[in-house]
Amino acid sequence: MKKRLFSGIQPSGDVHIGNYLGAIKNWVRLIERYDCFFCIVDYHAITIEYNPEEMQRRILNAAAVNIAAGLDPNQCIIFVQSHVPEHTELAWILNSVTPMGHLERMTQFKDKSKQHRENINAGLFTYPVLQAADIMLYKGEAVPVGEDQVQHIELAREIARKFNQRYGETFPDPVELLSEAPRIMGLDGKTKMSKSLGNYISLVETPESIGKKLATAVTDENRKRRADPGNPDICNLFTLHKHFSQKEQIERVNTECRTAGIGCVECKKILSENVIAVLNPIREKYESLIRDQGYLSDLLRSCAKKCKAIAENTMADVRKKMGLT
Ligand code: AQP
Repeated sequence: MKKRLFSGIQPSGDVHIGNYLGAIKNWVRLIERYDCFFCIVDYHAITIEYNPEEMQRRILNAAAVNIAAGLDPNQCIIFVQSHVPEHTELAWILNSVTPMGHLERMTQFKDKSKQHRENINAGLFTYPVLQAADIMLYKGEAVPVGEDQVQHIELAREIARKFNQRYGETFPDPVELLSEAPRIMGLDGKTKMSKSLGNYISLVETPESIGKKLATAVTDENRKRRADPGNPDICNLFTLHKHFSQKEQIERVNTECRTAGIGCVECKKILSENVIAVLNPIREKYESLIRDQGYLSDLLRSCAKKCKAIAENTMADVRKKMGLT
């Protein structure tokens, strides 16, 4: 029997190349090895301000982008969190075995509290408990995520162990799986590439827009003039070259940047062409998928049905062990 894999993405904005390199590309790679569950986590996305009228469009967009990026719905389950209410039921239960002190240590909560000072709600605080419930409901063992989520998966592991200690062996240890690009920085070169910070290239960005965004992206700030030698090791765009460009191009940029043989303008032009070549087929597939909203909605509903059967089983076992039936 294949092990279960669970991961999620928030419908909180445009899916970007950070999400792709840090998570989605890895999901596609792992699809044959695991029994895969990919979740559009709308209950997580409501912990920050959003427009309810936009939510359904964002959910369908997230589904279409992920399928276009390579998640084959015949090989995995793609579903919406709120279609399976057991996620929130298990989260409530897990709240009762999660120490407050552990939640207080979560860096994402600290960062998001600074970013959304006017809306520091309890959902933002207990976000990792819902995330643990998402994984544990399906007895997920492999959780491919970006580096920003590792602390949450470590906590999910602790929560699973605490539940098992108190009520008997129920959940396996969830373990994080990192990609080769666990943390992609934004085009400002300073902050993590994030949907909410607007410092990204979306997975369905047009070629013109990719060119424009990369042309103004921050490189090695010590390289002030064309004749100055640069340092690719601290240049964010060199990191992107490593993930989008050909081997010979990466070697050329790496050597010639250091001797000022290649300038940032040319370096960005090569990168743009390569990013466009990778993203064009994704955008084209996305555009055809998003036109068929009926297909997307039916797919999400039928996947949720399969999830619900598993979730009901888990919850029956959990309630029994806890003396709730
Ligand atoms: N910059 C990144 N580099 C590598 N991986 C990343 N991930 C996110 N940003 C990067 C990974 O993508 C998966 C889905 O992320 P998410 O939708 O759950 O939300 P997030 O981590 O909060 O991503 P954002 O884009 O930064 O959203 P906002 O702005 O809403 O906070 C996860 O596996 C994540 O690790």
